[in-house]
Amino acid sequence: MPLGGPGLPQVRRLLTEVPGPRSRALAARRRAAVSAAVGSSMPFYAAAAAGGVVVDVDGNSFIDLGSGIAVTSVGASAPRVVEAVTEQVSQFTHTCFMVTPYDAYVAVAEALNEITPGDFEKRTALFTSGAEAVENAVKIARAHTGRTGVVVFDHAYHGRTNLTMAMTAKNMPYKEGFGPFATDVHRAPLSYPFRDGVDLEGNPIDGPAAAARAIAVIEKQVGASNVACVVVEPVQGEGGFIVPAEGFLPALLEWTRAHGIVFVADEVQSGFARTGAMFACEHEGIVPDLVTTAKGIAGGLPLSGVTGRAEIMDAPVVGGLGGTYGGNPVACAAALAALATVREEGLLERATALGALMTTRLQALARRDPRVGDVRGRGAMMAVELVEPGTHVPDAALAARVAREATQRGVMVLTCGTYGNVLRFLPALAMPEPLLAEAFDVLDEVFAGTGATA
Ligand code: PLZ
Repeated sequence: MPLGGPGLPQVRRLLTEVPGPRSRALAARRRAAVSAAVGSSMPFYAAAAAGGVVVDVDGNSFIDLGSGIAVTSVGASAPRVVEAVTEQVSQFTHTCFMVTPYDAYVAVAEALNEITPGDFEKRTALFTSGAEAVENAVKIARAHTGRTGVVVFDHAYHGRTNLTMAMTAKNMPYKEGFGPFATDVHRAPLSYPFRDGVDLEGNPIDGPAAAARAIAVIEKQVGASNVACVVVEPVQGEGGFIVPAEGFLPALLEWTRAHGIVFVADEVQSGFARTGAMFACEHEGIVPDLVTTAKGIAGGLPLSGVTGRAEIMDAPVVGGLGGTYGGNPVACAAALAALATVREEGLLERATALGALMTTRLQALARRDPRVGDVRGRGAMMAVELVEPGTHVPDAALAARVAREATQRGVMVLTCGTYGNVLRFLPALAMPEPLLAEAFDVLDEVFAGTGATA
């Protein structure tokens, strides 16, 4: 009998120490077989996952606050996804859309055209990974504008391929030793409310001021007429769940419009209901020219997309976009089922409700514990930035320690941030509220037991 599926109890349960004996045996085999350059956050090996829990090979059941890095938003092995995938696998697994097209690809394109912001004519192209979607957005913007410059931001994460490594801000571990990188990629300062402070006149650097600062850098160092696209995460993911100050994104968008620059929202991590809106740009009423999607859109199957204005999407030469697996039929079937799950289970509202619960819990923690410097996020994409009390000095060791100790107690928490000092919370949107509350009880215990306030 398989362990997983809808019957898998949504509980936290520890039967062995973590990692248990079976995970330790697998770790030994892994060391001899898997490149040491591939890391894993968790020390245990998965046997099953459903809803908001992961069960390991020793039978321990963990509350999952990471969702495989914002992927299983509809829940791990969501029933509609499992059913649609099973059905599609029995029909055909692959034909290659570039060889023999099929309807699920067209249906996913129609769905993405409908759910992304903007009520103009749109087109979509499908790929496999988030990095591929970002690369293709750049290709499309270049073909459309006839320009080559790409503008990205401090703390950005866009992937690990050669072009997207150039676009990603953080060197270690993503870029170390992997250069040379693609050229004509330029970095501008982001709006980072917790760290922005004041300008030389003592005025707070709010959203519009941060946008003006970024635009000045681009105009001085690149020149607007050389820029094909500006690529920005509406809520930064790996960079630390940074929510730009209100007004930053609208001012940036307005500037791109004035200069014929393609505005690309990288919604790979923030998109698909995660923040309580289908896309995070909706919180500020932003309508990007192109949106990149991946992760949550297919309930755990590898699928990504670029969606946007028809005249931009149709600019590359015929045959210029594609790939063997892009828009794989099994992944497309999963995406249609994931979207049905979001709609039929009211997951946008669930994301908002889980976000409210997490915000309350994290703000209470911040009031008790001065090492919590900032609580931020949108919807079910929340984070805390940990610092030395009373300062902005990042405390990455504390973040690592809290994540490790939470794991020992049956709660999976991921870290992120340029300084490695951010704990991020991305539960499945279907997670039962009592289970989420239990995870935060555990976190409270861990914080109370680690250092300064203990
Ligand atoms: N754009 C905004 O968050 C992937 C990567 C983790 P891929 N983030 C998790 C890691 O260490 O590799 C991401 C993202 C944003 C693009 C990507 C890239 O998506 O599917 O990992 O290629």
